[in-house]
Amino acid sequence: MPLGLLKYGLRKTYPAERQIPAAQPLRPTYDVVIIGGGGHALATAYYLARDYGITNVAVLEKGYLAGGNTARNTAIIRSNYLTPEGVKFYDMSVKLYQELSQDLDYNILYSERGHFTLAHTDAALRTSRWRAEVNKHLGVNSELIFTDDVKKLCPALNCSEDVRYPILGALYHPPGSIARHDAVAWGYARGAARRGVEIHQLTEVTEILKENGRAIGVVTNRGTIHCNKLLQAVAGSSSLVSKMAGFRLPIRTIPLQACVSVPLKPFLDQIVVSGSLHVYISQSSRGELVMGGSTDPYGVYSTRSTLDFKEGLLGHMLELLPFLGDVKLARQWAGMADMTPDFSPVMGLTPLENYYIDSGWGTWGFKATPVCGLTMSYTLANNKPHELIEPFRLDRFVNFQQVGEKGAASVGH
Ligand code: PYC
Repeated sequence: MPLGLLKYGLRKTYPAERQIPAAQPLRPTYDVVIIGGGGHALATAYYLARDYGITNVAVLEKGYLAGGNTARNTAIIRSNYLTPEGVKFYDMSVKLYQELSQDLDYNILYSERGHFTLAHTDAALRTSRWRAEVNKHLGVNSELIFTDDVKKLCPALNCSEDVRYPILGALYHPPGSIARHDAVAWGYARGAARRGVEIHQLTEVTEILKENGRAIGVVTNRGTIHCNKLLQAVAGSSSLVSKMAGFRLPIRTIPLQACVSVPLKPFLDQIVVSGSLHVYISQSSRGELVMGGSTDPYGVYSTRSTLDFKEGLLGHMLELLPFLGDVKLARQWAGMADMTPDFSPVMGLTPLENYYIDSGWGTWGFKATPVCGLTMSYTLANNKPHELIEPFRLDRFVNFQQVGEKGAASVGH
């Protein structure tokens, strides 16, 4: 029996170390207030403290820590994007993820699997080749492979020609990985809290205070706080919060559903995505199949699950893995996806002075968690965008400088 368990069993008091200190009253002022308590917010707080010594920081979460989209994704990590801007940005995230367990001294269960984006049409093969070439040019390991290699590398897949959408090839991205999403958030939370950052759950921002075009604080359900700098990192509610700050975002918010099966004996080492069939699938370290599809076809703020989604997704899944017919689903959920017109995020400075934004995370936010923390902390500390997020500034929609990432953002939207 592990020593820790024995210690718990024999002690009268609860000896486990708290991950973050117990809730305190809010203080009247902070250097930085971060609205949102998900992965991006916590990562930003961590790097602000670690890299810039900025620790007089309050993270305000209206619900519980990392209970929004951080808890509602399928935990895929990859950098096989289409645009040079996207590839460089996500490549930095993969590199940070690879070292994150050591960096945070917290096991995030990072597991490199290899990521296969299946191509079922000539057009998909062409896009895969394009992505592979952009990736290789920027030092990212991706390759266009054909059916025989897909069969060898991913033997569980039905590669027969006798199906509706035969597999013609795939964009193969060996660094593609998965990780434990709540461990990522808790690791960052603990690292930030140990350096002095305050994390306040059940603390909802109801108003953003402004003076002469500058953000100066927030009103919350627990009182008013003043601060020098404010960051909003509230995936799924970005437009609602930016409206309080007084500006609009080019964002449409739609649900993205996902589900897991009961645990199965390990048979799928890889992460498989099919744009034509609208599915992605991986097998977690617990043996569950983690599965998702495209976003719901309407804008609505709701995280309910639907039968329609399940039927569509599983029907398509059986075309790739027909032997799964008798497998039961264990859970289903939805997250809220803030979709931008070009499928790239909106990050950096805003029209309101001292007010910064990390938004537009659509269906690709989890994989960006470390790089968002790194680049947003730089941006706040220096009051200028980090070079990696310069292309994602809000005014690109005014200047027609969009970063068109639709072909690589995820499955079809
Ligand atoms: O971008 O890899 C992705 C993804 C998977 C599920 C949703 N987005």
